[in-house]
Amino acid sequence: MRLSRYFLPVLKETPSEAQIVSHRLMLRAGMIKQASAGIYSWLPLGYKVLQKIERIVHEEQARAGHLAMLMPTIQSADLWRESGRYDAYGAEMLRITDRHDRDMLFTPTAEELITDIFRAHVTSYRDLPLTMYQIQWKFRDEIRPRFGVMRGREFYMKDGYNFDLTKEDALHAYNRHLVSYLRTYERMGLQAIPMRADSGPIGGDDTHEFLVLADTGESKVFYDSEITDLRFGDRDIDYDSHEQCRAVLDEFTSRYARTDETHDPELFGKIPEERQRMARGIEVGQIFYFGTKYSEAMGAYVNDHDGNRVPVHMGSHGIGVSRLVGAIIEACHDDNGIIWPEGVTPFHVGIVNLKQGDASCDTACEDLYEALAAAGLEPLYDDREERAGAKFATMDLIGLPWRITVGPRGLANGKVELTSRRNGESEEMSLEAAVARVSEIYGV
Ligand code: 5CA
Repeated sequence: MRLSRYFLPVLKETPSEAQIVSHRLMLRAGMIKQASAGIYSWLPLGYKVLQKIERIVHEEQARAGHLAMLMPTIQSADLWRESGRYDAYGAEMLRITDRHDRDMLFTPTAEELITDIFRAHVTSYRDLPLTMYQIQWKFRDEIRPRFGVMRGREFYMKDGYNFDLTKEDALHAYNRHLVSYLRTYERMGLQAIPMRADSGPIGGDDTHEFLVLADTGESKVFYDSEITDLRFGDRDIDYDSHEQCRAVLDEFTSRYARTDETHDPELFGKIPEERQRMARGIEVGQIFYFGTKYSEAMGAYVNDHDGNRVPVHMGSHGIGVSRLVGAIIEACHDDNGIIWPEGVTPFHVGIVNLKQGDASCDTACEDLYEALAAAGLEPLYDDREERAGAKFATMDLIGLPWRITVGPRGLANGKVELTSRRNGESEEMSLEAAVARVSEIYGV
């Protein structure tokens, strides 16, 4: 992409309505624009990051054997009356009446609709286990939408639902989700810690939230500092293996880590004092096991091995896809702007032409651009007639992890400069070496 042809409405001033750094940077970097309270348009740069996150979620769901699908945002109230949640959900649910006076609603989550699909088609244990998920817009009429996309009214969420014959199988699904979420967040450059939590309106006893530690997080958390040393890394887990998934769950949830609602001061007090931590976190996902709550209320039964009709065991699992954009920025920025982890960066590398209009600089930039694209990378070439300082400031603000700077002095020796956004370190090298290095970094 050439910046001269892109839509990147960066703001020089710090927007006064934004209280936290991710919100400020998303507005300043031209990623989003508020449409109304808690509802945002995603401008090209922001949308690109959202899509990167979405793709990682899809890939990791596929790896765990879960099936992608899509359900409507507008749903009939009748289904929600069956589960009893139409009234229970309260003012957070956006209720709509259609022209025939039918009660409809904008989906805040989709346990009812997926259970309706299941009961219409599945009658036997032979069709289990089954896990389906979607990535779809949700609406919750939050009292205090704030912090930009972090607490929106409209937000983009991955929601998955498992159907299993027995509690044991459903707990395997729970553990499997925990494993796949650990891998998902690490691919985005985040450490998200599973913490025992409260299930709220979704229901059930077993639930973990995944929290990214950040001072601006809305959740208060208590944990044993040793938990932050754990990394999932590149483990090769067989997602069908109960033992392997269980072992990962044990490893990542055996030390104390809880949200405010489930905090147990007595238990916490038993951790050696120097390891006790009280902090804040951003909730980027949650997994639930709620047994037969919805299947019994809505009649989702199957025949078991002996021909008995039994309600299926279920759970649901959510990832805050749009919230993650803000959470990643909270975790990865400095005074000059965003620092995208390689896994989610909107463009892989920026090209800054220090002397636009100079024949040799222009040619070198074009050559670089072509070579990077040919390698399968997406460069963003700042080809504007701007001073160098302004170009650097824009690149720093939008946070591409790598920048190649092309100027007449370096080019005289056949050299360009490759700079890391993370630590500011630069290295001079030939054009070919720069392309090779960036390709290597991204593994293409
Ligand atoms: N049905 C379950 C699992 S799919 C469910 O709805 N879980 S949830 O309520 O925990 O939401 C899942 C994730 O969506 C949360 O962990 C959070 O990251 C994100 N989320 C929830 N509310 C908002 C909001 N108002 N704005 C942005 N993201 C949100």
